[in-house]
Amino acid sequence: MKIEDIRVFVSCPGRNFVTVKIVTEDGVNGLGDATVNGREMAVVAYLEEHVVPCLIGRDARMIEDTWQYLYRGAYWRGGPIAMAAIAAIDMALWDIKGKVASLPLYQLLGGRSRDGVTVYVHANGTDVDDTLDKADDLKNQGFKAIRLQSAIPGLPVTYGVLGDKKDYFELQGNRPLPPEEIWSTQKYFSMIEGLFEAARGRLGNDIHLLHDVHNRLTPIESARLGKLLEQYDLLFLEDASLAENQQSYDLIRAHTTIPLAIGETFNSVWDCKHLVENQLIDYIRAASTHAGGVTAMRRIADFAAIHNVKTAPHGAPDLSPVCIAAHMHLDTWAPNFGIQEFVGFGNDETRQLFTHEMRIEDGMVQVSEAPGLGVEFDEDAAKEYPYKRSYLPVSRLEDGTLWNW
Ligand code: KDG
Ligand code: MG
Repeated sequence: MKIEDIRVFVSCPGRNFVTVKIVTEDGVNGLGDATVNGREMAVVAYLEEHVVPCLIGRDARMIEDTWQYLYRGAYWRGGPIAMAAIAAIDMALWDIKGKVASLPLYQLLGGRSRDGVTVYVHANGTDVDDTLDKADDLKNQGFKAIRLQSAIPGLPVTYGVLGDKKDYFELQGNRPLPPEEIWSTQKYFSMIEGLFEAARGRLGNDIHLLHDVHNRLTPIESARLGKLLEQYDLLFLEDASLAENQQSYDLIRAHTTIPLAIGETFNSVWDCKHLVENQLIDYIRAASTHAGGVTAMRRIADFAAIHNVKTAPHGAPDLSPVCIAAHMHLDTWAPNFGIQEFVGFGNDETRQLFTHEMRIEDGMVQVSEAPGLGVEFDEDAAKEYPYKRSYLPVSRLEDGTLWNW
């Protein structure tokens, strides 16, 4: 079963998505997601110039060997661009394997471990009351876990807060240059405990609460935050500090019992190594698109399982429905699955381009029973939504110092 053709599409149904389609000589096709928000065209060049020519004529059934060929076979390994390219090829090959076997991906991985995929959704408000109004609404819709973010008083904008925008698609919109945002740790600390105190008062204890710090704090500040929020029983604190220096988490862990989660920008199992094997985190949040595909996610999940770490894959709107489907299959299978981040299946335009049968019921996503990933991509409709350069913001401290995005 030889690979006959590999096509790379960049479409912007509100946000840019890089989609790979592999076609075999028998006419079976598979889809992969290679989107790196704000660096999309670098992945396209990596794929078209350096990956696709090497794969034409290879056996589409050799998923592991192809992964090793692209990762181990390259002298310069890793990084988000190369790993997104490998990820998309890998996802598409798993999709093909599922279609050939007439089995949904989760069945190939080992079968179902649970009734459905419990998700956490986002409540982002312009102030504490607005955040809790949104959270209340989500709770009434049946969601069992909610991530709370609130605008920080005194700062002009706070990442992730929608304000007057209807969704994350409109929020990122068309930004041909990166906007700049201001961060103040002091102002953040003046808001954050009150948000969770009010949340427990209003939402009660029968709901999981989470929070994303988005790497804005130093390790000792994260330790302080963990101690402050322990009493509000969070399911986890996400991206408290960057883990480029993974030993930072030794310090955070030494001071707080708050469950910790990180990994949405990790590119390989090596990025998880110290954190997982020393049990410095409780949830690993790697994404199929950025960590190297289904093959890599399966390896990370198994490595995490033997160290009592659960999986909680990234689910941001800059992952295409192809990646989201891969996650739902991995989550349905992984014995150590914890929770899945979920921001819906995209805006109307995205749902027109990527069709699938995933559905949400009682706070859980039910994966599609269609063979493979269970997603179809409308190539013709994609032509109506050409690529538009668009960036995430950059972040600065109040004195102008560049800070972590
Ligand atoms: O592209 C960056 C987004 O994916 C990120 O800001 C979203 O932190 C995020 C999350 O948890 O979804
Ligand atoms: Mg995050």
